[in-house]
Amino acid sequence: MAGRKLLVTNALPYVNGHLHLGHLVGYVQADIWVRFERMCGNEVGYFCGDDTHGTATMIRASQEGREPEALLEEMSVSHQRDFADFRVDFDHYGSTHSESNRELVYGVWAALRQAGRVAERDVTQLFDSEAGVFLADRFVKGGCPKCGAAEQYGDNCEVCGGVYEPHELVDPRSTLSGSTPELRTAPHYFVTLDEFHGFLDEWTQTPGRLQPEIAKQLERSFLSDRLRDWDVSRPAPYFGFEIPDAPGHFFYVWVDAPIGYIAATRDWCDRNGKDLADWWQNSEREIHHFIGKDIVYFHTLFWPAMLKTGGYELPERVHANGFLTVNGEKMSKRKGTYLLARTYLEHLSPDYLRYYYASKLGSGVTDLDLNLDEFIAKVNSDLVGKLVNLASRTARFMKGQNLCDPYPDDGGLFQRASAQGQEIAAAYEARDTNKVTRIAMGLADRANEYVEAGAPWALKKQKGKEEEVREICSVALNLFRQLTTYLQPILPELSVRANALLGQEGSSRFEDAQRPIEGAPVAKFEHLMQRIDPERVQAMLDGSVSED
Ligand code: B3M
Ligand code: ZN
Repeated sequence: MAGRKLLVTNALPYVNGHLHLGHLVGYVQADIWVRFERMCGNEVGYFCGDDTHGTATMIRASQEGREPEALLEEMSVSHQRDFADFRVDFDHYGSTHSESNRELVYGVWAALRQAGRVAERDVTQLFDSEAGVFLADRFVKGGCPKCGAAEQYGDNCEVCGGVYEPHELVDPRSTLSGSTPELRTAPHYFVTLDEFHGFLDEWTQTPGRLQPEIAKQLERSFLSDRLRDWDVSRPAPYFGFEIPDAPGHFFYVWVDAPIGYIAATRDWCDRNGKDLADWWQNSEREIHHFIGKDIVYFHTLFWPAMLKTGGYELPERVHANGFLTVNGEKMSKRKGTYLLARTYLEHLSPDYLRYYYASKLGSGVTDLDLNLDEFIAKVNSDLVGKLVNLASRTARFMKGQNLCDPYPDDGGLFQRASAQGQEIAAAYEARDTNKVTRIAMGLADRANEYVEAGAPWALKKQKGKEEEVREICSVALNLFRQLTTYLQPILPELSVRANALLGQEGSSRFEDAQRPIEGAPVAKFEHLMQRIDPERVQAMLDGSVSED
């Protein structure tokens, strides 16, 4: 359906690390969806930015002997470069550490206060008096109070799975200074979430809002009970926004992080003469969040409560993706499978990974395995062997000629493939790109059978068959271009190049797959895509961070 107004966001990556291939799953997925919606004539704003605040940023900057701002600047450049090179094309890439975000956060806070949704209570936490900071759970280690295992983090035990409070650890140690932390009490501010219980029951359980497995999981876990108050403040020192009416206290990073979605939109609006209200306070616009499955409850409990209180529109949909494994296991620095986005790009084309991820992703929340042998086989067989092959073995027979006009009889091939446009569109809409690629490869098989049967390379050698060769090649090239149009959200560059080959400028609209191109001059064939040489994959692995 054309004419929809959409606002799409991806989770904001933390500033304290470079992007790796696990991050890319959700970004590639959302970018594909955005490109598809645009191809259909829908208006889309696509926003992201860096998530900057918290203890981790503060500590890392101080360890590196620089101001947090310098770290932020460097990482923002790095993240944006990685996204651009993977063709993840945001309209604006912001930062939660911006004046626009500060103002928006203050606005939401004032609304929460005014609505009577804020409570104050003392909280006792471990404090590192050498480093002078309160210790978040992952900055404390000690013996598990349940099973006794050594070297466990402050919130749960990796050995027995036990969950506990950091001060329950046996012989706790600060991972910052190595000293024994002491207990300190400080006032904290809380959002009284249970007052939103009824609203959240309804909002999360509205069909289509969340993936069914997520809605069910929320219903069975958090929503089955009283909702616990949410601790939204941290005492100084903390890198973040100071709470305006509580000096010495800062907003917890998860308060200002999602508000960063609005801030990024606002910065873009300011630069482009647009009205923020049209984006976040317009009931005709659909807001879509793409996130990882580990941050579902921030986006489905706290976030809607903040938006509702702050006077913003609520998301139409929150879409969670699963985690990435490499060769069936968690990415591991020790095993050399901790693959940074940049390392990948130094060795391989982003199109390969976009296609592979697309071929693996459906609308569910399941994890995705990057099996490197399968990756090589799939790219080489689908993209090079089936898709690009259609053009590479026919375009050269068309040098200096025009495509047939009218489009020749192809036994109904083009027509049948255009009839599948709706099914492909529905699959994209549902983020079922696995289905998209399956349909596309089925069509590519039919097209290749047609070329095989016609064997233009053999006909070419016979006298008087020139017109027949031109017909077969006109069909093959049109079928090729129809497929690159269908796959354009996944492989945007290839689509532009396929268009150029057939004398068309720029990228396709989705409906361009409905009509063959007639009469246009065929350009000189340039290599469109190379096979993956397994040595490139090995080189990427060799070049990856490894630790013993
Ligand atoms: N930075 C964590 C993550 O990337 C967090 C997301 C914030 S989204 C508002 O998973
Ligand atoms: Zn344990």
